[in-house]
Amino acid sequence: MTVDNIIRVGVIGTGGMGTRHAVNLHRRVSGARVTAVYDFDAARAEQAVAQCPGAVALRDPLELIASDRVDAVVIASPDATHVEYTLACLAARKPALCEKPLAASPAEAQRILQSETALGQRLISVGFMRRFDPQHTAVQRLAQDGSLGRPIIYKGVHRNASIPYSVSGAVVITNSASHDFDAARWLLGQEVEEVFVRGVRSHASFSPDTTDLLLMQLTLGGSTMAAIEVFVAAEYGYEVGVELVCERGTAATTQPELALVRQNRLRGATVAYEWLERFTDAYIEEAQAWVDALSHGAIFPGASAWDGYAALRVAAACIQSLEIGLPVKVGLEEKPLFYR
Ligand code: ISE
Repeated sequence: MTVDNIIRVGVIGTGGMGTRHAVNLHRRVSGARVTAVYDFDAARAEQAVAQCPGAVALRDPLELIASDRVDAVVIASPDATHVEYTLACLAARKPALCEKPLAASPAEAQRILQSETALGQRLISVGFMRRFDPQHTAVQRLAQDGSLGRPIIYKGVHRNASIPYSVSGAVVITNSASHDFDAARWLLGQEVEEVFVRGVRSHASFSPDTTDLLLMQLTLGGSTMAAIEVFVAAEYGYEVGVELVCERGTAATTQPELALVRQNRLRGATVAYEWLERFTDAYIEEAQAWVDALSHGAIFPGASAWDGYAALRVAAACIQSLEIGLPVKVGLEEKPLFYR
């Protein structure tokens, strides 16, 4: 399926995220090059082409998926389109790395699982990039090797400086907090069983229906607890971090930018402004791992379609909890053999 062992990638959606994936795959990852892009904004697609010499801009995303210049697809278009393009990739038997969320609802994600299972081939991967972030993988190794004993509490912080749209709690949960659901499941190796979510509007100037700051309590594997703050209008910068409190100690992520700045009677470290900056290395590692898996016919070591579905199930329970003000059970079914 490849030419000269090079995976030829088509990128659907060339906003900030899609363009970053395109540039990483074309220039920073070995074994791949971008051969086609699509964006509903033709000028934006041309800008991505300019950064990926040799690629062409196509006018139809389904044409890109079917194109014989494309071996594998990155889906970084708006969330509502993910299900259609993912199903089209499966129908064309082409692997896809789909940005989170995998779909707009658990029911849509179930259609993807059914189609992939019927095909009998694991073709769909989900872009939960924290799984490739060196700070997170260091904590994950400690959680899994048992040296700190059993993890008891997962304390997470997820802050965005500002959001380009007016947000409901449901959007914050599906679009932003889905990273935290995946991180908790992956770091602890446990499923989320129950959730309890409360939310507020952080600034009086925001529209009254805004819920931009959430406090989420999760119960995993029966006895591990998680407390996660998701705050998408924190103003000062972008930060993501986790501390695992375990039986014999704790493990916490550090911040990657370590330059110590002294200025105006202050000493401290700078903070990233948004995720493309904070997770620069993670996105490259993720893309390289995806290309390596495709080149060797191996299974991608990151998130699968099942993980995308599980995150959406937790998200649905969180949205319900926020609405009714009560804890809600997730009730996730057992992971099918196909995804183990
Ligand atoms: C945002 O919605 C994203 O798409 C990013 O992946 C994430 O890191 C960020 O915190 C979200 O709010």
